[in-house]
Amino acid sequence: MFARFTKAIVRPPARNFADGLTTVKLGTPDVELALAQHAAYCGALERNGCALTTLATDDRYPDSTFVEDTALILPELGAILTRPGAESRAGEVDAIRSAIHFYFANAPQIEAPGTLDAGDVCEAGDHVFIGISHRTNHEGARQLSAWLLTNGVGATHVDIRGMSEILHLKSGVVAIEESRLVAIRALASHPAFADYEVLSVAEGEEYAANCVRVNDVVFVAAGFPRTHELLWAEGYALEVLEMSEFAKMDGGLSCLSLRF
Ligand code: CIR
Repeated sequence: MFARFTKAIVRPPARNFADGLTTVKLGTPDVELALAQHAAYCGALERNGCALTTLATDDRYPDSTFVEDTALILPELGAILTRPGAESRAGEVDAIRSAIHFYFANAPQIEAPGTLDAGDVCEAGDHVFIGISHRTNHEGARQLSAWLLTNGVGATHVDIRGMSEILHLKSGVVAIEESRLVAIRALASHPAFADYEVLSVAEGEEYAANCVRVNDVVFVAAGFPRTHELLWAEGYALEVLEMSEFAKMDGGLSCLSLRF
């Protein structure tokens, strides 16, 4: 049975959200619209059973709304604080630390020279895939794998450094069931996922691969009708959310919360 969530940690975009990192050329985000989209996202989490912990915004960190990268929570095992790979994001972990330690008192942290963005971590059933990316290095992945192994969970490393279309592993592949993934075509046939059923998003809809299963529904970005149909056809109820302003900053649906 897919994990059920009762809580989520979120952080609204800072006023200077547009000063964050991005690799895409989709224009400058409108902060007011980003705040409205974030509020709608939070509403969808609450509607689907998650009580929210909302962290204060912090202008020192324009990317800090993407809380997913700063910690990994595996609800049944515990949590680990990361060490984000982008220098400008390193300080974001300080704000998340107290929230994580409130729920998971023993949460360890990835240590230098390891770097890890939890956007590179895709939990799928009883296994975890860790992307080796331009943010997550081998040492960070090794430390996370060791922690997982002490908890009886195996991990596979997937090198995505050659895939310029995705920033993080989970930008391109997520689990919506224990053994069912949604993925971009470039990852759908990757041997690492051979034991899983993979729903491939259509060409041109790559951004929509980063959907999020929240209890009885799947959150999916607005504007990707073929992906909506793909999920409807499989019987999923959808929460279709506007994400245009976050997409401009390389962020997807999963990045905006830590769910547990
Ligand atoms: C960054 O480049 O770090 C942010 N602008 C976007 C982070 C997105 N996070 C994610 O995919 N997990």
